Amino acid sequence: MTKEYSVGVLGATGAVGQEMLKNLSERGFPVKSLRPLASPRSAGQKIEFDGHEVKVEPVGPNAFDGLDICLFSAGGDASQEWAPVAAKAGAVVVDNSSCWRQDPRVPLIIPEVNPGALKKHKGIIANPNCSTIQMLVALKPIYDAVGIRRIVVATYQAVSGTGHKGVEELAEQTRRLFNGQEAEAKVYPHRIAFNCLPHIDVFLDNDYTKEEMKMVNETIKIFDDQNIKVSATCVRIPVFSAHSEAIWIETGRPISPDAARELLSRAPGVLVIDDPKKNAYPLASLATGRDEVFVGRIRADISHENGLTMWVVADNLRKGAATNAVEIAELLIREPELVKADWS
Ligand code: 25A
Ligand code: L14
Repeated sequence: MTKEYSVGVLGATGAVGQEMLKNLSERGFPVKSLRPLASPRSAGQKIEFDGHEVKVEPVGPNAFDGLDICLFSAGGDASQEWAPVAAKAGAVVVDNSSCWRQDPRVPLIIPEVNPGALKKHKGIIANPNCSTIQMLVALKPIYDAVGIRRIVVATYQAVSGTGHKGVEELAEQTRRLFNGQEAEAKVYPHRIAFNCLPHIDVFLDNDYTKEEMKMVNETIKIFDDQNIKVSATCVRIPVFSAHSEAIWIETGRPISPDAARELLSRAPGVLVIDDPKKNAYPLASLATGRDEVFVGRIRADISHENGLTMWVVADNLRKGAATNAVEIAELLIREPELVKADWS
């Protein structure tokens, strides 16, 4: 009989938490018992797991007792406070917030890219940023084959990255504008309906946003490459789900678009859709609800001899968040001695 695990989800009522529950169930993760956790505000609410109703429990000092694994997606403040509590209680934390990603004690894992880094974990494992995950899943085969010196990327990010409140803001503003009413901006600094905002997360001293610098610093950590150069512009667009990215890379040695397409068509977690004559290329509408990273528009960059450019799309709540977290948990249980936390 396969071993089963007691699994917690902190932030279970949130946009990502809901996808985590769906993923655990769809993928047949061996769950002995499931404990949904959230802020006291959501405690008592009933959520569905595997056809059963389960009551949401409030997070607190004893909320993690008896858990083997706990997936977190309740924002950075909750992760800062509760991840060490959970890990000290013996639960391995897979954390979806940005707060632990650059901690040297914490591995930052994409299963298709750097599964080996998981072995050194001490009880907290970080799930990368959604935009970084889809970019590196698509670039890993090329990185391994010919090296990558520099990445330039522009993102087109869905409002579901801001959780339910982002989705409601876009829907509400769209409804109001169609009815000739004013659309007030509450969640974002400007109206998101029929607009594009070059602003995700806070601005930093170097005039990049924190989201853009996550793509830089997480790429360095995940590829374990201090020399790789990354420059990103992250843009919020009025799409409900799935992030799209235009990516330009400068490779170490030249690679033809055909060779890149061939590598990517065999790469784990990647689906190539690249037949421009038939209008076939990745779309947010197509990627929604799917777990693959979709890649297309692969072509030689006419501005550089070692340049390649492509268009990469993935569901930000699934491969960008929940699916990647559940895949990390699957890697853990493949080596049961890794399902232990010794955080101090
Ligand atoms: O935003 P989500 O994905 O919908 O997930 C929110 C979930 O986390 C729970 C929250 O409980 C919900 O289940 N949660 C949040 N804070 C918690 C805490 N301190 C907590 N659980 C325990 N302890 P909820 O259902 O009660 O909350 C509903 C909404 O209210 C907001 N909220 C809750 N507590 C709050 C609070 N806001 C301010 N202060 C508090 N103390 C909560 O928004 C939720 O929308 P939030 O800002 O706290 O969390 C959103 C975070 O999720 C990140 N996120 C979204 N998508 C992704 C993602 N992270 C990584 N990858 C993604 N793809 C957002 O970046 C944001 O940080
Ligand atoms: O660091 O689209 O995981 O707002 C999650 C939400 C990144 C931004 C993270 C979004 C954030 C993302």
